[in-house]
Amino acid sequence: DTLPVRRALLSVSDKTGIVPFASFLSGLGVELVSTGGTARALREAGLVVRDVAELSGFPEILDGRVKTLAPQVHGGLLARRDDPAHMASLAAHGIGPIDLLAVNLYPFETAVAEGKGFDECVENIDIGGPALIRAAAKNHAFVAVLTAPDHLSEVRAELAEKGGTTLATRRRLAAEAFARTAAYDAAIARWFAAANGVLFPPRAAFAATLAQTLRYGENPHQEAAFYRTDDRPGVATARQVQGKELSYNNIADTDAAYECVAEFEQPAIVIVKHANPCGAAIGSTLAEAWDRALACDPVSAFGGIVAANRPLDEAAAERIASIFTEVVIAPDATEGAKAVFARKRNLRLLLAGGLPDPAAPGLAFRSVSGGFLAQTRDIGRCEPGLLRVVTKRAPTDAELADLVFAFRVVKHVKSNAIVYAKGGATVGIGAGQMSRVDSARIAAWKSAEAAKAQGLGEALTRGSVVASDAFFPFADGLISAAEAGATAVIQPGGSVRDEEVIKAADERGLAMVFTGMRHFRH
Ligand code: 93A
Repeated sequence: DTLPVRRALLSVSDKTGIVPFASFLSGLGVELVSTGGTARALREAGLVVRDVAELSGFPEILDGRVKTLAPQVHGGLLARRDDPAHMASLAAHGIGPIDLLAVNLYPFETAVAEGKGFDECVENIDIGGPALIRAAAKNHAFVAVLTAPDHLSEVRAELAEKGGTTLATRRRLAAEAFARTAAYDAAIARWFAAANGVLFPPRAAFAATLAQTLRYGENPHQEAAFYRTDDRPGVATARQVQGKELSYNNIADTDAAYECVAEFEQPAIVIVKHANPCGAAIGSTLAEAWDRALACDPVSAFGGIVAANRPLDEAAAERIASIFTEVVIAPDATEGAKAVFARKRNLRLLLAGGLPDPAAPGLAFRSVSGGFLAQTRDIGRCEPGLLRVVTKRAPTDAELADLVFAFRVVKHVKSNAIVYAKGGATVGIGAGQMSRVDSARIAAWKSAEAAKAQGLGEALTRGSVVASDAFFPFADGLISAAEAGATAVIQPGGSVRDEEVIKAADERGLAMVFTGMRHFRH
């Protein structure tokens, strides 16, 4: 799969590095073909170049708007070398194959960034360049496509070492090529819409398609839309069976709930309010899990979003429908469960067909002024085998199960996050505080309030375990958890004061494990 280069087409706006690259190719005996400005630059450097016009038998016209848009060029790029009919076709029309394409596009983005006028920006929309790039990328089995300056040195090194381009390299270059033309077109689309006052909603944003325009955004004075990026099961693929139209906040919260509930193997329920779980539990049935999830914080659960990790049955539906709930999402529901929900006309029931895969790689975005941040999804998952016991006392089996459960939940709670859990149910959740100790105290306080409201004698946190999404920087957070009645702790570890925190745990007879992995979520 290493293919020699016999003929190369070079057509670049930014001529950086093109002369040394072309002279290297020339030294290997590669025939060089080029467009107007590029050919001139190469000739000035003393290289022998053929004009595309000579190849196509047609001059560049319309001030260069039509240079390479010719069958002689695209035939040479698109022909499959292993298809005799393709090769016969080239021969019949006197077309020679092109094995390497180096193109960088008219500097449209620069023109916009420099505040050039409308007409000048339009003139900088490259038509022939993207067509060349996409043709070569499509035919990557035989053609190498170079779209960035560092590709020149990379391919040069490979040619020097192997005498040709490898399939692996051609594929990687093709991936970059498609990404380049996609980004280029996205930039044009964004600018053109803005320049013509068409701001919202764009039909396509990045590589996403418009799924739904929303009535409004996080607040009524904001516009909003929902975009789909792929077909993975989740809130984006869910079918709405009944209820009012989903709002922006509904979708965000439903996603938070569904992603969290998908972490568990046993029947599980997660209730979310304002992007944070206010109750999560596993149980032998969904109905049992719902009762236990609700007990964590029944006040907050009112008007919440409920997610289940298996098809809803009638018993679970009865329990869920017993309080006011905004949205319910599950992979599926029995006819009986649907009938129960049908009595609650406003309740939005979403059936997603499957669960989000917590281990699936993907990207997560967040907007900042003038741009956005991208990162890979947090697919780190707490497994018993990955834990390191750091205290004198090791957790009991029951504690260990709760520690793993609590750490899987804490990953879905906004930082600073503290989660108390007992018997596979959360019993206290502290979210989104600026100090970790405050999250620990809030979780314990909320738990005490929930116990009081349910007429229970003691705080739910008595005999619980506690999870922290990041290390305890001081012993105070752990001490507060111990005072709330926690008997075991799970946290990433890695603080300079770990020794102090471990000592505080040992002094109170707590068992503590380190995960070595943090789960910040902001
Ligand atoms: O005006 S175009 O859209 N029409 C074309 O047929 C065409 N072919 C190549 N732009 C076209 N190009 C672009 O010209 C390339 O993408 C490159 O950016 C530029 C190189 O032109 P020159 O070699 O004349 O400097």
